[in-house]
Amino acid sequence: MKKKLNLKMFKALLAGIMLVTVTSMNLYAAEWKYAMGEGLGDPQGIYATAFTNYIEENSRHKIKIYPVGSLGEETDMMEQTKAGILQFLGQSTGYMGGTIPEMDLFTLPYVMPTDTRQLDYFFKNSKAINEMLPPIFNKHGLELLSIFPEGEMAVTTFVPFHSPADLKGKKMRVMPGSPILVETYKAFGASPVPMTWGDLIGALKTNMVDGQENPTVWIEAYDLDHLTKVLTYTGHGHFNASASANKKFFDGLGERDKKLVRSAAEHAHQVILKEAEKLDAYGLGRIVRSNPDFKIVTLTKDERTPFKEAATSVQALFASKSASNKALLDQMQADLKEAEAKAK
Ligand code: 6CS
Repeated sequence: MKKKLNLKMFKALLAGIMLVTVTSMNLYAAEWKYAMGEGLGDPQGIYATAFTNYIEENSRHKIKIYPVGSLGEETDMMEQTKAGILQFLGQSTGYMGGTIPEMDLFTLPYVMPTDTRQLDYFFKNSKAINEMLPPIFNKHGLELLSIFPEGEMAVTTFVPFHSPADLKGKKMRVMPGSPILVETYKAFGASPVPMTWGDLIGALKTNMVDGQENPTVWIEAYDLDHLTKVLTYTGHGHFNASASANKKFFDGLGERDKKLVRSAAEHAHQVILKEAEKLDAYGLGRIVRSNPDFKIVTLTKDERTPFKEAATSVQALFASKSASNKALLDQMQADLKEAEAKAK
């Protein structure tokens, strides 16, 4: 009799422990840190906010977002994420090529289209992004979540240019983490100056540089159209951003939280891709309305030809750096061909 009582009590105790464990797992609430290279109202902020809202609406976890400048420069954030100080990182691809060489794929001149429907299809379906990059990020201690576009690269200068000869000797600021951006502007005839965003405004005001490139929505949001005189569309590139997590942190999550993070990234990716379709038009519209004297130039097909010819040596240089770079570029070009054929 006594033995039966003990067994009954043991089973009740075990059931109680299991119930508490299961409940506590669902009630487990963490606070995660998410740093990014832009402000809350910018494309990376739109992604981070959508990601955070999804996490907080579907769990008890909280995310604190750190916009650029709150934890230092964009250049510092990758190391802080790899060290596990941050759980999530929003980073412009132009800052990543120095650490993850393959990421210069997204700064290559005259590879990505400017058509927003093709870009939308590409970023949703690309094998280069969805299958080839994740293991490369893992090697660098990161878990890739998303890559998305922020708009066509537009070049702002103090004087108009229509050819590489016009750019000869011009000091052109480029983002500081991309060897390919340096090679691109050398090939375009200019003298590239790698520089963080934090130093660019002062450099433009003191004529330390003769121009810079950024997407139109950023140019408008941060008044670069009031710090330069001409905006030129060359069609040579696109500004892209990534979102990733610290790999050790991500691997340490339970299956439920791993699925939660992946679903939040998918949701945020859809939100920003929808937004990205209108960012260029939005930025240009505001510039034209608020700064009517600012000159807007679109290079003609013939004017683009020497820039495109110069770009082929930069593409070849990227592919020659490693078998991984070449495989990625080949796959990206196949992905872009599919996007051109299938984008509606
Ligand atoms: O030019 C830059 O460095 C900045 N441009 C954009 C569009 N996002 C953040 C980046 O730091």
